Amino acid sequence: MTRFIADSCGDMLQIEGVDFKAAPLTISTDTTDYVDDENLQITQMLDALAAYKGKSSTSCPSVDSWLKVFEGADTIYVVTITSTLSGTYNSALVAKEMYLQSHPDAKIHVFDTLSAGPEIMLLIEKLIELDRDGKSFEDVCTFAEEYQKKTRLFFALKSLHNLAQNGRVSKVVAAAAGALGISVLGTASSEGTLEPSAKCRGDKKVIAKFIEEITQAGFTKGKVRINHVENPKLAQMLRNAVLEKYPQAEVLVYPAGGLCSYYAERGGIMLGIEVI
Ligand code: X90
Repeated sequence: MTRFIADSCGDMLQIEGVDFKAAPLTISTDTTDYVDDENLQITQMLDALAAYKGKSSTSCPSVDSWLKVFEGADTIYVVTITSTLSGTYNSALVAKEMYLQSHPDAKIHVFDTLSAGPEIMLLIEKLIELDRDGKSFEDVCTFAEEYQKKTRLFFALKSLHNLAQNGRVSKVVAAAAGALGISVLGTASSEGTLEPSAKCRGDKKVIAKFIEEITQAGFTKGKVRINHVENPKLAQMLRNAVLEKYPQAEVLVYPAGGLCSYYAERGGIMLGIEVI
């Protein structure tokens, strides 16, 4: 049986008609663990964190939680958040070796997306599509690796507090987003790190900058995936702007899951594109 698996940074808990499972990351304060699964109330978590004075942090899925989502499958595609910013990819690799010991005939490939959120989503969708086309495990892996080279991630964040608190961006970069109404835009670098590109004041400028960046990246048509942290208005504005300039784009908008909501923070928005 073939299964598609992602960690919860992919923003996806289930996919209709597909054997898909997510392995949760966890967001923690000194008093509470927020497991990023179907039971997580994201608005409640964001409210509680906003009121919380202490430090918060995150942790990757344990090897056990990976093994749990592997169980019962023999052809497994696993997609993870960038290994440069998280131990998730590594814990998935450890789980893979353990699973293969008890299931020696299983086939497992773990993809390091070098990215987050909507770019993870694009790879999951591509894997499902390649498998539906009837490709072998080896071919699915080869084509998916090629596809990874053609996808990009851009984002606009209103606060980088949680990223800085956890050492994922420098305090200097984070300070830029401190001022009211300022968004920090950026991209996932080819090494899978967060690379700031611009500071913008106001949503209109943010949208214009996004369009400029995807144009520079060579986008003309194809899939666009947008997640947002309680900011449907900005997500729709971005969707409309993309479609106006690129009518052949296929744009989907959805709310961010728990892990992306924690790091992209309220108002944040992330955009994945394929350059085909
Ligand atoms: O293992 C862990 O504890 C998880 C750490 C995750 C750290 C980064 C999450 C980023 C989520 C923020 C904006 C996009 C950055 C993309 C850079 C590749 C989303």
